[in-house]
Amino acid sequence: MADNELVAVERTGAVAVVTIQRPDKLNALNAEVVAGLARAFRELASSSDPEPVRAAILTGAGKAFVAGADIAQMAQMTPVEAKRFADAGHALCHLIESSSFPVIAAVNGYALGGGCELALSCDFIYAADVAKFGQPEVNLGILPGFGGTQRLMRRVGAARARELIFTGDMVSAEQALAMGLANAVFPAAELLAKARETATKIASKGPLAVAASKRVMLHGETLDLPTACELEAQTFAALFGSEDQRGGMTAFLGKTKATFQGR
Ligand code: DAK
Repeated sequence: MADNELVAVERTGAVAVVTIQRPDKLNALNAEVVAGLARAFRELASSSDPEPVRAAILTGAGKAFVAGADIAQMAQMTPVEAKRFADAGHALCHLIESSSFPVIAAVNGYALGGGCELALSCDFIYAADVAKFGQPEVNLGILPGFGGTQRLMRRVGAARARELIFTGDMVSAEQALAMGLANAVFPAAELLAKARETATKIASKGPLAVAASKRVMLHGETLDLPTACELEAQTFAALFGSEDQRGGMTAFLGKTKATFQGR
């Protein structure tokens, strides 16, 4: 199946919903799905778009978000193919993580292995009450290969990440919420509407400010505090050269609502 049939993109104004469409295999990530997702996010980031995307939602069709990397495809891989697959997975996660617009993972069902890692590369996770999270790679004799050992640890803390990765156990949406893996849990039927509501709110804010905040938080995570605060200060100062900063502050002082142009 062509990668553009495996990944659907729907736009409503500045909000995009990216849906993985391989429900018969619980949206397992094969090379084609990974390529389709990379293409979708690259196109959404394209600066030639007359109405740029300001927030996106990533979700899955059917009863799974993503039940992991495609085990049938991985089982046949040579080391060279496995490296190519891992590189493509890392590149995809980095593309999402470093995109200029926030991406919300709307986890509608299973988010296992590479699926949990994909959700972790999004800015935050909203989960359906039926969702299940886990890193079951140890059951297959491998380790998380799309950055899970690192991003899960940063999100939920080292001890919880170790427990999940060493046992391969699944946790419920409520448990994911309690450990800070998910930001919120909603009834399954309301998940997408809730994610859209938040994405629409984000899209109404100053896009340069949102993008700069995302960039500073991402880079700051790997820096010592004084260096990270210096990065914040420089980025803060740079925003004072934008029309959005002038418009936003003028609107506040004039008691009107700001409309941001992203300039
Ligand atoms: N891969 C391929 N097919 C999968 C799949 C997967 N991960 N998960 C499910 N499917 C397929 C099933 O084979 C089945 O196909 P048919 O038999 O109908 O053709 C169909 O989806 C429906 O699944 P089930 O019949 O099993 O559905 P159930 O509701 O009974 O069970 C389940 C749902 C999620 C509990 C079960 O499907 C399951 O345990 N799935 C596997 C979960 C898993 O182990 N996921 C982690 C995969 S490992 C790396 C790159 C990446 C990674 C590692 C290294 N490098 C290259 C370094 C990441 C690794 C992983 O993600």
